[in-house]
Amino acid sequence: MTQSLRDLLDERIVVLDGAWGTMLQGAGLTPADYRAEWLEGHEKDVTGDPDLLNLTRPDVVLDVHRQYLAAGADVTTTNTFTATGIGQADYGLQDHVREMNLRAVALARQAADEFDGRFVAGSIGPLNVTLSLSPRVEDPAYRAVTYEQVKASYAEQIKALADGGVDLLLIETIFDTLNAKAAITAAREVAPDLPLWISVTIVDLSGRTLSGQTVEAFWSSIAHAEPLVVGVNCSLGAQEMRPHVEELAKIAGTYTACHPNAGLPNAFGGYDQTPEETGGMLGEFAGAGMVNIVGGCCGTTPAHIAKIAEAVKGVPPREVPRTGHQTRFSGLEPFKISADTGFVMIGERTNVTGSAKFRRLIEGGDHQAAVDVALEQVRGGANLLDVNMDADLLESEEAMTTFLNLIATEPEVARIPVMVDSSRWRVLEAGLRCLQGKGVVNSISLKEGEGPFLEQARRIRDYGAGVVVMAFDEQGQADTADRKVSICGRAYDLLTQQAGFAGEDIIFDPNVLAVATGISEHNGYAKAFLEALPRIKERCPGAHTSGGISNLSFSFRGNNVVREAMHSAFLLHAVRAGLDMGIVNAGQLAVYEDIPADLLELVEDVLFDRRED
Ligand code: HCS
Repeated sequence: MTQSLRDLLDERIVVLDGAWGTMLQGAGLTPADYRAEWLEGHEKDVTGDPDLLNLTRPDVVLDVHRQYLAAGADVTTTNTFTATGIGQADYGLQDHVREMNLRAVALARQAADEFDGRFVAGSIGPLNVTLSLSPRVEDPAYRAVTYEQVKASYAEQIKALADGGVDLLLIETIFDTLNAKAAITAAREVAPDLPLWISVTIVDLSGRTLSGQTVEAFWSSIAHAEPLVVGVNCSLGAQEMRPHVEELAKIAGTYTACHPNAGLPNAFGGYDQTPEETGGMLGEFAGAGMVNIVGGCCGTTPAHIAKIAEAVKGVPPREVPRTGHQTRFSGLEPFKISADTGFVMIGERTNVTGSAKFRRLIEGGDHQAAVDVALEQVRGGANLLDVNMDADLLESEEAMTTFLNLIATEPEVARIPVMVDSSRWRVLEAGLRCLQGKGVVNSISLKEGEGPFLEQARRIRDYGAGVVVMAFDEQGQADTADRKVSICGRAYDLLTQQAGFAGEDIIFDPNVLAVATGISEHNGYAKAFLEALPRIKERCPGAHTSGGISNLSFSFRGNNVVREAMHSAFLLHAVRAGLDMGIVNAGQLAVYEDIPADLLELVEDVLFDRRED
């Protein structure tokens, strides 16, 4: 079936059905239609629960499918938009979720089979709780649910949709990408073979989702799911949706879709756009090569679908661009790294092991001041923000979660991608569960061998993050250039061949080690790092290199003038040797040209091991 949907998508523009919620609301149903014997004595009011109708009025649901299919829909969606445990808890019907979904698929399937060769998409809607936003203004770090709860709720629904026999899963009306990421992970776990259609909602004319992401940032956040289709639906009419669909069509190397509302809501919350108007606009999108699938969302009817189908008939489908692999991280906004991106700064001050001040703030619960540290890094030019919660805090996982939830609600900080930093897997995973954007894990290594390395790598990939790999193996930290190159090469092969990583999502940190420690072997550490950089990049196509620059000058603690001069001189040479990014105190880097000549000579002698003393 999947194969034939792919074939159809290559052949022509595919038509989705229209609204379900508004269609059912307009079906003249009364409270009696939501009753059944098994609901006798049920305490909560269930009137208006659209998904309950799969059980109480299957005939009405079947009829809507038939109307849409008769109007020309190639794909019909199951009537399961709110059929998750969390969604149905509002009606006290969480124990009936599996039944609702199974029955909904059976109805959709029955109708689709009556119209030879049509497809059934399992509709998976948003929840009434969001992982990226706090419902309590006074407590921005608070979340009403956990990532695991959201994932489990979606997993239950998706399992039932898959068992019922849908052809694909439509995760739609996404207004919080983190919720959607939990749904994607659930889908990958319980229904790994079903293709995904992931559809975002741009909430208003700001061009962002409710949780603040732009379309491009959204795409970076979910591209790891390799969806069959990515699209935009709901909230806007076709006209308002146009720029977002156009943008997605340009950047997404997969099929694109759009199912808009029948215009913007009128004063009474209804929709006035006529079938001709909606059809006309979607026909224009098709003509402009922007879409592979079109359909309707709130307010659309079978008459709209008929006009849409008519308008796209014979129009060639959008050609899917070959985008190849690119390095695209994201927070609320995208951060793309390409050949002409300059040196990437990773803000280092939000680190409890590297900054006594930040640690004090976190331990003392002074959250606002801790967020201000992040803000300073962003204003100092940080492109990514490294957040380290690695001290022996009683609860580093909780500290990571609280801090990431907090900065998620601070738009100026949340704009940039986060690098979650810890030497403990639990803390890293807690961080990944807070990122709606595409972040980076800092770091994993081959220290414990290939088994644990691959397991962590696969998990990171499931969350859709990039990864920093330290040049460490079972023998310890790599200090010579040869060891650095060989460990990075081995890790690269494992990541790309066995964990599904693209080279572009891998960042190698070949260990910036302290020089001039008094131990003569250490004096060659800076040179080894610089020598390894171009060799690693040649050995590992697409991968980037990074380093914790401040480690270099550890022996010069207390002499900030020398330290800063060392960092800046080292960075200049490292960037020339191919260093793409570094963990630095953003905004505080001394400018190379400003370093006094005698100090520079001294510093470079140390870096290049040119002096006996
Ligand atoms: N498929 C759902 C989307 C609502 S935003 C419906 O009700 O039409």
